[in-house]
Amino acid sequence: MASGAYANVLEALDDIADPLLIVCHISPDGDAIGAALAIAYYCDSIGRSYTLVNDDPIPSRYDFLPGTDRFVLTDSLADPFSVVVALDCADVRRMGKSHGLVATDALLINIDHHETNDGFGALNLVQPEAAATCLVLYRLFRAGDTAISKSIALALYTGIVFDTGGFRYNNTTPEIHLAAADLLSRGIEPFLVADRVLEAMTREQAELVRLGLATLTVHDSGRIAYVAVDQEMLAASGATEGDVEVLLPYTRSLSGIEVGLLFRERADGSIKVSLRSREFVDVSSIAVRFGGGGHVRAAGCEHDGPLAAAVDDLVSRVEQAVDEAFATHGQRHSHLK
Ligand SMILES: [Mn+2]
Repeated sequence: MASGAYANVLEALDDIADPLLIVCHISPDGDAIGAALAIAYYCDSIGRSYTLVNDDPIPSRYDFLPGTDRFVLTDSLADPFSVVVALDCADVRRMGKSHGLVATDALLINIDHHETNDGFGALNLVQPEAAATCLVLYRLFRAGDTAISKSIALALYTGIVFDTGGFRYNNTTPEIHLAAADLLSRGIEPFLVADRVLEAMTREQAELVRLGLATLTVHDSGRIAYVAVDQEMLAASGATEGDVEVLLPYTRSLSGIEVGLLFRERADGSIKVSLRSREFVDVSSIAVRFGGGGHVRAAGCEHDGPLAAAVDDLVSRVEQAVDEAFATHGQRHSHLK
C-alpha cells in the first residue's frame, strides 16, 4: 500500500467522478510530454476521462509516442476544470495560459522535480533529487502497485532519457538505471527513443544550426559561450522557435566552457534564455534573479529584450557567478583551460 504523498496523489487520480485536466509546462520537452502522456494512459486504464492541454503544439519529434495528437491547445478550451494535474511545472507561470483553466476551488495536483518548485498545488508531490518528473511518476506507480503498461513505460522512459541527456548527466543514478531496466523489460525500443528524442534533426533544424553557429561567441574569460538566434534566422531556416533547442549543445560542450547560454528572440521581441553549466555554477539561481528557474545545471528565464540587451545583462551576471565559482574551485580544476 502506498502511503503519504503517494497515497494522496493516487487517491486523487483514482477518483474518476470528474474529468482530469492534464497540464505540462509551456514549450513542452520530453519529460513534460512523457509525464503528461503517462498520466493520460493511466486514466485510460482506470476509465477516467481527461483533457491533455498545452499552450504550445507538441514538437513533431515526439510523434512516436501514441496520443500526442490528443493534446489540445489552451486557446481551444474555455470551461475551467475542478481537478487538474500539473506535471514538470516549477510554478504556475510554467503552466502558461492553461492555468486559467484551473477553477478557483479546484484540486490542483503538483507533480514535479524542480528545486525551484514553490509548492503551488493543493497536493504536492515534488522530489527535487529526482532526475525527471517521469522518475517521480515511476516511483508513484510502483508505490501504488500500478500496472505499468508498455505505453506508460515508453512515456516514462522518454522523459528519463530526455532529462538525463541519455543517462549522461550527473542526475543519472543507480536507481534511474534500475527504473530504466524495468521500463525496457516492458518491450520498448531504446534506439527509437534515443533517436527521436536526442538525435534526429530536421533539415530546417540543421539549417538553423548552420546560421546559429555563426553567432557563437566565446567570452574573454574562455568560460562562457553563447549563441543568439533572432527572428530573421528562424525565417531564413524555416525552423520554429521550438527548434532552437538543437543549438544548446554547442555552447556548454566547448572545451573549457563552464556556462553556455542560448538566446532566442520571439515574434513579440521578448527573449527566451536557456542556461547550462558544466561543473560549478548554479545556473538556476541566476535564472531566478531574472524571474525564471530550473535546475543547478540547466535553467531558463525570460528577458524583455532586445536581443543585445538580454545578452549583455545575462552574460555580465554569469561572468560574476563564474568568477565566484572559480575563485573557490579554480585551483583544483585549472586543467580545464
Ligand atoms: Mn523535467
